[in-house]
Amino acid sequence: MKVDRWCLKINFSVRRGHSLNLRSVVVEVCPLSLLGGGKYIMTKFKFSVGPWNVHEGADAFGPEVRKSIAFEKKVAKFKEVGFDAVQFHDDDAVPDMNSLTDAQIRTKAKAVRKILDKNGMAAEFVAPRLWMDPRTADGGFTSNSKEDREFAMWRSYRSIDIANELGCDKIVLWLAREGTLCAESKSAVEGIKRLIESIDKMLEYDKKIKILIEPKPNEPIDRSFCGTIGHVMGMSAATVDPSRVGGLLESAHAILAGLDPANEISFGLAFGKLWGVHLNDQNGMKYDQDKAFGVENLRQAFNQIRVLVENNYGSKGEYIGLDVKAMRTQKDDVSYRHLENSLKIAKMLEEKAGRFDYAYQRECIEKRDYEALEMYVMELLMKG
Ligand SMILES: [Mn+2]
Repeated sequence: MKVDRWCLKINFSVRRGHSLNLRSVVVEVCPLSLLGGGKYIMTKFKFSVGPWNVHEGADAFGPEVRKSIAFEKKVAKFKEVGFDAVQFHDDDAVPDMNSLTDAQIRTKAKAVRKILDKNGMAAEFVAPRLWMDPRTADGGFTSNSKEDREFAMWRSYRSIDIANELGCDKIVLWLAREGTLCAESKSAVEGIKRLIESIDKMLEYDKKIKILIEPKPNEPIDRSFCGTIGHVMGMSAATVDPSRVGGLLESAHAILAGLDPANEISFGLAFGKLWGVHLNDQNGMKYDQDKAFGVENLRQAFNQIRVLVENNYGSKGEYIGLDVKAMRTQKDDVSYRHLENSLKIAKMLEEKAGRFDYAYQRECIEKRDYEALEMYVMELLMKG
């Protein structure tokens, strides 16, 4: 076996309140290529994942095909696979929250914090799930019904409460149904204003919380009010505190808008407002696929990682979220494979980005020989 790179694995654990015992430190040297799941490949990033990323496999055309896995088991497995933080919908953290009081919701969230602590995991964000309830059939913040809009605000305030209990300061708004199924059913102008007003109320409710809008052009809605990261930056500027309103870019959502995810990421970075990403992949403009990161368009995936590396993403505590779904054909015992693969691909691409020859890039740019630059990138990706 030819080994061109070696990796140092250092394993140790320290119980809370105890000091590090050197006898418990295990140091191993092994070839990088032998490390499974990407767990031990060096990275400067922290990675996050949501409990929905390991799921039962139901889709719009068929029922569940895998057994449910308890939340606590998922968290332990996420840690084992190599993740650092968990992302939450409000009711991932507090199931059946609609039937609980505000105080009960806080108490339940505290118990979730204990599970995270026990497993050495952080919470990255909480996102109000405003697309499942009958009261959000016409959208939440932009519903034509005043009662529905009030319900959306109640869920948003409770999401902030839950975030506080989980020790995170980020709320993500995936505006799933904020738009129209029937184009004439809502005023888009009023819709955008209602979204901004709703965000203002959240900013007023908690003076420390940050709001991250996750744009998507369509699905489940036909015409979204906030389709791209450019929309997000515009909305941010119109709120009462733009410094606390930024974006979370999902690769598949950018592709569904016909845009390049690396450029969408770059747009957010240029404004200093890219505070989260959902890296995944997508085969063209069809239903939202949430494929494993990089499996569809490796060069596009490389460029997403490259711009994150070049712009020091993560230096303010931002995570790389991997929002990927297992294929429906996957069996129970291999239902985390898509996460392991995505993590491994992200780290391997980070390693490639670290080897990117900027001197050669400059030379190609000076000569304006972009064909040469393009071939260099292809060889970088195709050679080991
Ligand atoms: Mn998606």
